[in-house]
Amino acid sequence: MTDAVIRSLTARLRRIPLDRPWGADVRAIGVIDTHVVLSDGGEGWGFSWTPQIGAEAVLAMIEHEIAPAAVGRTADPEQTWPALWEHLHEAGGGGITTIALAGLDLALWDAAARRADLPVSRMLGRRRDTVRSYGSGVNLHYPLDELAAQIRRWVDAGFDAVKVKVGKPDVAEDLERMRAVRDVLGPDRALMIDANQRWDLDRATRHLEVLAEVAPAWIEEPLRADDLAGHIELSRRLAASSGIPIAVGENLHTAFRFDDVLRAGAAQIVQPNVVRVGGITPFRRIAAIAADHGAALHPHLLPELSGQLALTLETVDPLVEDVEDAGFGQLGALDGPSPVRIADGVLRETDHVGLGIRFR
Ligand code: SMN
Ligand code: MG
Repeated sequence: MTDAVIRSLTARLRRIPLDRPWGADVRAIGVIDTHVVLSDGGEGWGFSWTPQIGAEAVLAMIEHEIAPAAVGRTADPEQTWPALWEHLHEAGGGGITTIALAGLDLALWDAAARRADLPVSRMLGRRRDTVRSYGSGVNLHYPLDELAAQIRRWVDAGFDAVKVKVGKPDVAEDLERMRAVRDVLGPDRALMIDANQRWDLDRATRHLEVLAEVAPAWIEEPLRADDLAGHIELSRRLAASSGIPIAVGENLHTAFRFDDVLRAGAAQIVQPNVVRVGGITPFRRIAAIAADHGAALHPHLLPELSGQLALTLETVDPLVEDVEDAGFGQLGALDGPSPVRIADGVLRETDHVGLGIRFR
């Protein structure tokens, strides 16, 4: 791919305020933007990202462990990624290590696509010109009227699928909220629900029996992401009752875990987060695993990045998540136009080279 080697990797931490807080304690997200310089003069820009936990740890991992180990290695991300993942493994196979590695991997792919004078999607083999996008909200704390107003905004914006939070202590309250959501959506738009790991197996079973009334298109993270056995049993129970599929992945960090989940029948839909798994290199490996299992893949968040990769996916009809007012472009965090545009529930790329994601 290239004979160039990595000369330097630098990183910077910034906090980007959310116009629409994700909770009383989540008013800003952390972005660690990265820059690589190569021996042939090439450059690339990437980033790492933490909505709540660990931004300083990610920055330290990049500066103290990844940068020194990366310098002198090939600029080919597919060779450098596995070597660095092995190097960092004592600190964990996934989590802070992979989140930090994404900063290097994305910058290397950006540099490679810039060298080729192409958008990354073209370099990776674009399979479609558009992908569907769904409206999503971090809205468990919204009062009912604000929740209904949010759904109305998505319907007016042309989305035909939306995702909302569930997980109130009393399922009667979740049901009241989901009925209100379904009323605004009508019967034909898809409603996905996300419990963000709030339940245990028995609670999930009982609550989903009740929430089946609103015909959820999937239940996301019903249980702790680590609980493989619980997901297997819940999948079995749901298959025998409402048939609601389980979606997981935003808190899985390696190709091994995605393979475990799909092999065991613990979930039917996977949602890798490109940054949390370590960048484009491992994301593509996970996409290949999902395709082998015939599973649906809907990338988690980060529409400016996930949207570009979704155009290249082999899996059927990927959906890109558009959390309301939380895209980097919408937050005013980008230095230049966004590399993607979402309109009428459909995402397409705008004209750019590389990843086209540079922070102010
Ligand atoms: C989510 C996770 C992290 C940040 C924002 C939103 C959520 C989702 O679980 O799937 O949208
Ligand atoms: Mg989620």
